Amino acid sequence: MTDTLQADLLSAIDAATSLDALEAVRVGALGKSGSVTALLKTLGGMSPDERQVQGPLLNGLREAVTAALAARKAVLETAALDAKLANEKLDMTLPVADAPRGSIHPISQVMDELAEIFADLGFAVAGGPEIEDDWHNFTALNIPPEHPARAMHDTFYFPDQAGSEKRMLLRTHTSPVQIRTMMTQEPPIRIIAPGRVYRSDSDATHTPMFHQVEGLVIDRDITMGHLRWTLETMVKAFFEVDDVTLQFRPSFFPFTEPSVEIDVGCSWSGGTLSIGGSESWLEILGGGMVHPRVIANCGLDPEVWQGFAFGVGIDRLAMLKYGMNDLRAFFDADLRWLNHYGFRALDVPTLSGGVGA
Ligand code: 2NL
Repeated sequence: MTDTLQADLLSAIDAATSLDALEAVRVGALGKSGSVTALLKTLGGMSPDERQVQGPLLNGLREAVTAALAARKAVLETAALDAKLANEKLDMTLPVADAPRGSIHPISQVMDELAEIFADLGFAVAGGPEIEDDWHNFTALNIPPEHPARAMHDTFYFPDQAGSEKRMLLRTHTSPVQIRTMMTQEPPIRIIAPGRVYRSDSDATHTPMFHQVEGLVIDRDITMGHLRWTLETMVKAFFEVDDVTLQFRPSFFPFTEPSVEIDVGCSWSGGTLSIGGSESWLEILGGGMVHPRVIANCGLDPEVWQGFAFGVGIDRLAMLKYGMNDLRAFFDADLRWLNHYGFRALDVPTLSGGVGA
């Protein structure tokens, strides 16, 4: 009886030509109401003597069927894989099926370009919180409470702790990143701090969130000459022009003394303004020597350490370099605009390849 069943099952297993058919045989034999399972269930009702004889026989049957199923399964799986390999051909020389999606936003591209340019000059990139406290954003920068310069910044304040230096706000510049760096790192310091900044201001040329890069150098014997050379080198590399003149005009910031606004020389050709020459001047940067009080506020001795700092708007730099005329389009997420002005993800800016190539 078990012999016939075993022979039947083994030939059914051998005859199965697909994994599905094999599975059907397995369920018919070893499943909940399978033929082998039914026989195994009869063991419980047998006398001990009978069970002594039938037990090993039925277990042998189950093992033989299980082993045959596994062997046949391996054969069928190998055959299925061979068939798949024979059928599926992949031509690695064909172009990718879909056009690439997603691109690097011009703002990110400009930040990457500047990071590359300043890395070459020995600057590290520093970052910090966009939600700041009053002390790091203002007081440490020589802008005490009630100072009129605070009014210039159109600050977004959080409602709690009004009037206290612990009052929280959206940073109005990336200077607090430099403050935090001076407070935690030993000079010499050479960093740039790129990032989002916030001011309550919105019209055709201002958005309430915009992007800034500030730079800071703290060392012994630093002068305005170092600032001038650094910014000239930066502007030449960024705009990829050798003939660049910077014009320093006296200005005022509470955190630098002296302070300067910096124009880059431009020239007109065919109705468009381009960087280089000296026909007209475009203000793009601000900077100066870090105020000794700012250095002291960060726990450094201003008799030993001096430095320069500067700030520049990234959005404006991007518009100038890549010929975009409407700032608001930067934040519209319009796919047509992004496809036109975006950069390919693998085109990483390098000095050797041309930072904006
Ligand atoms: C601009 C240009 C500037 C700075 C930013 C700075 C940062 C520290 C200390 C001193 Cl920690 N200065 N940053 C300096 C000068 C100009 O930004 O046009 N801002 C309104």
